[in-house]
Amino acid sequence: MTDPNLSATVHRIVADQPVTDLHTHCFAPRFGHSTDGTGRGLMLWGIDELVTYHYLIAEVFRVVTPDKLPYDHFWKMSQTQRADHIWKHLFVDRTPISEACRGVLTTLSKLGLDPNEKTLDPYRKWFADQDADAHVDKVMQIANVDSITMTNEVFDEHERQLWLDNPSLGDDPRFRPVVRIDPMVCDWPDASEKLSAWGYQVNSDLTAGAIDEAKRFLNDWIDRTRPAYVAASLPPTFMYPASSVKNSPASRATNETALTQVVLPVLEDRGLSFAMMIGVHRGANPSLRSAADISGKADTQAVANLCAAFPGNRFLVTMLSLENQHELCVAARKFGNLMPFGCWWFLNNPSIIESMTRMRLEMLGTGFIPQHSDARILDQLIYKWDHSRRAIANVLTEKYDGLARAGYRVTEHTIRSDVQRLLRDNTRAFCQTR
Ligand code: HDL
Ligand code: ZN
Repeated sequence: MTDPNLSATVHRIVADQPVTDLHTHCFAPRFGHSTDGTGRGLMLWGIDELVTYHYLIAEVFRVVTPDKLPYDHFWKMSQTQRADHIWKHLFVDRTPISEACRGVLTTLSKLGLDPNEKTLDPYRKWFADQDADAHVDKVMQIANVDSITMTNEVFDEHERQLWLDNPSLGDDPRFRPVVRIDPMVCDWPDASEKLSAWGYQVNSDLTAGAIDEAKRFLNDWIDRTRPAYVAASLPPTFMYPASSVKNSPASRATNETALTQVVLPVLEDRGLSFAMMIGVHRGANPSLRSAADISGKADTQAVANLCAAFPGNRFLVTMLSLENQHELCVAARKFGNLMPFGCWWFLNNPSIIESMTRMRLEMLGTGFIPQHSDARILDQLIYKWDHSRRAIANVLTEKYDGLARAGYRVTEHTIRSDVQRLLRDNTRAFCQTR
């Protein structure tokens, strides 16, 4: 006989479990914030940032199409004007039913605001009264997030200078740095020019001496930031070994050298996981700027080949194409150094979170990380985790019901320990502690 209150019990336990958020684009206030008057603050928060999230920019251009509002006219608007445009067309004139729209409403409601306002002014007034640092604590408490993992783009000149100027930048205990190195493994020739300018004796074809210097660069940033892990996003065409691709261009070979002879040896030596986020095709529609990217089916064989060739490394992997998810689960069954994580970006929708979580539980038990928020604006932690927790709890309920029907005694302790593993412990096991 199954428990008629099972669903309520599971949802309560999932809601009560603090989550360690494995991947976000949030920043601690000490990186500067969007209302500090500098215009360069990296910590984004508040209603205008929420409503001009790049997911919503893409959506508003489907409603007011570029023939009616040319891209350059939109980009000439102030952020306030862009937010008002988006609010009117996606939230007032139409039902805000998409995940990115509904997320804003969930966030406003959980902050104690009425999500039915016809203009943004009441929200602007409320946020204007909030203190950025205190708001971090409030959002973390509402979202029940115990640690926010950042994305620190060490090839971004502005962020790089912040780190060079402030050695304690990464010390906010609520946040964990991550060294993000896309150029190193996606465009080594370009990365090598930057490293040379920064005083590392490297070259575009990454010969022996340059390999040691490239390692020095990565070690310098690991020492400076003390990251939870090191990460890179990769295109759908990512292959390993590159030589498996007929007449692969030279840059693919040096990208592979950077990955296999610089990054992976350094990370194994430093005991750090490598997070590979695979399947993003950057800049499909450049006029959309940060909303320009699309997804593409990648090759999970590359993941399996890397896990087999580098058993001393640990790989956190998320893939952007829905078509890659089952193969990634199969690969994870074969390699204990492979930890699938999250329902990334275009997969971060309740319908897909449920189907991916169901498949992962069926193939991996509780040995995976079901979600990361990918929050870009601090306040998004509230909706991204509320919506994900509900989806995950729905599937767990179904699975516990199945266990009960098989005669297994499902107790609160059973559920609590599983949920802690899924939302916290699996992440922490693959992240380096401070
Ligand atoms: O590369 C990434 O980490 C992606 O998550 C991109 O930042 C993307 O723009 C995003 O924010 N997705 O949610
Ligand atoms: Zn991201």
